[in-house]
Amino acid sequence: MNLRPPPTPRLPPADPYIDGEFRPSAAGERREISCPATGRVLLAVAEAHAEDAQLAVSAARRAFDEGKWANASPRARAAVLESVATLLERDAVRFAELETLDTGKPLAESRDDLAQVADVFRYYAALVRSTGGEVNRAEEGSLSLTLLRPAGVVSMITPWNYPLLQASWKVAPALAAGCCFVLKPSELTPLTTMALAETLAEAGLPDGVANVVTGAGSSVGAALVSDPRVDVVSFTGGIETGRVIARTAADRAARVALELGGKNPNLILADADLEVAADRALDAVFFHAGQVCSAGSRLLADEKVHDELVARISARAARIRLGVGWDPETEMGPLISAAHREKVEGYVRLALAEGARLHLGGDRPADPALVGGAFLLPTVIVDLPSDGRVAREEIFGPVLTVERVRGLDDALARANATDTGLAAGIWTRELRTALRAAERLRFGTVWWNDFHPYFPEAPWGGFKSSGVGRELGRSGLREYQEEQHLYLNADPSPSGAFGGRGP
Ligand code: TXE
Repeated sequence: MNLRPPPTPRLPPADPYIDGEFRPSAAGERREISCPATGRVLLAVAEAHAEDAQLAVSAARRAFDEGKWANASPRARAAVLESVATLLERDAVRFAELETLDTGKPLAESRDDLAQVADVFRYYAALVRSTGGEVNRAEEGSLSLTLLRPAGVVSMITPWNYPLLQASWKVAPALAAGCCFVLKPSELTPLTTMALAETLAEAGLPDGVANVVTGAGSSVGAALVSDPRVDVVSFTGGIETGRVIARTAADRAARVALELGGKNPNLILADADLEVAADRALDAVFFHAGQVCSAGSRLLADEKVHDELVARISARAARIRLGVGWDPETEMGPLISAAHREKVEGYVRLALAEGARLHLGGDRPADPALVGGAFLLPTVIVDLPSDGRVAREEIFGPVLTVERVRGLDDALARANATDTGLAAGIWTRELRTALRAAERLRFGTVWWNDFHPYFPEAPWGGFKSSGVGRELGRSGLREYQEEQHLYLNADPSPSGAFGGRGP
């Protein structure tokens, strides 16, 4: 196969966006950002450090304390969010092409991401206009109000699998709430986040409200988490990093919101519609080459339908077309980096060492046109023991592991036997069975006869080690708000409680 030439969208600025301008980082270092499908360098982006992060926090703190944005009416803030959505839609092709070049995902997926990002801005624009606090009548002649104030300055740290989408789940509600922020994209995929900074500026945000600083987690990221001027830390990424961040934030009792991925079981019971269940099992695990926090990478198949399911899934998986994301024929792109591919391959070896059998894939593609990218063939592993590491740990690649289960109780027990609890799917024709299962599944999202759908209106987040707090929905806005109780006494009178009795 010959590779098609890549698209050439206008590249974003390569310098941090601080206090309303793109300005060089203090040390002037650069990091080359390359396309995971070809290895080609896309842009040399500023490799900022802690001092740049601190400068950005200073700008956000000043902007917040000045109150121009924090005290703007919800209607005024909503108008800016609406403009952001409109500008994103105007530039949809550019954003999608940048995301595909940077992450390797097929253009159709990047276009979907962009549409959802615009929708998230519109959703929070509408929500903040209609979400007030509470009013209680306390004493006679008084009112007790519960108001929702912006939580302050937010540090946002995002991963590489959905760079723009993950940023929007934080930026849109934080801005709607009236917060100011510093956002650090993954050092692997900063392009669309830098382009978003341009869009936010064009939409008319006051200087200092939105700041973006590129650089490593260990320098810029760590500085953003430990800075005492930051009120909220919102992080999406790996569990180990999330734990480090939560510990650091706990030292100064800062609020944290953590989305940490998981090990998501897909339970297919004996009475399921096997044709649809097998088809959706492919979506569940191979979407974005499995680099999805809610990937359904762990198939728990009832023994009565196990063999038929494995046969159906493998036949289709063997035909998945790998390629560069800008080729319309491509169904699956590469992994994010060569290092990540090695990690995924390590899990394939570990599964076999634990006693599982390789049913499909496991190798890199032979096509010489793909050697420049971090590609891995769609892989199906069967007979995975439920008590090993692979059944519990996130692989984050195009690898489906299959365990054989005996009926609902067995499936539920195995599904819950992990430390994480982000999302689970259950396939059965019986709603009764699905409802009973959902009561027992310890997961933040449960899909019945489906896998993956989510909406801005519904909360997204995990039980157990999968995270703290929720993104999207009303809860996603509350992550960036503080409740303030305001007591108004219209009829003050002396209490006479102290020293008022004698002459
Ligand atoms: O994530 P990291 P990595 C999972 C997936 C993957 C694993 C590791 O299983 O294999 O995590 O991926 C920043 N202080 N997910 O190593 O390191 C970093 O710069 C502050 C699931 O790429 O967690 C980046 O911006 N920040 C996940 C962000 O954290 C720090 C999506 C995420 O990187 C930091 C991605 C520090 N000390 C991976 N160290 C999901 N939930 O969807 C790193 N960072």
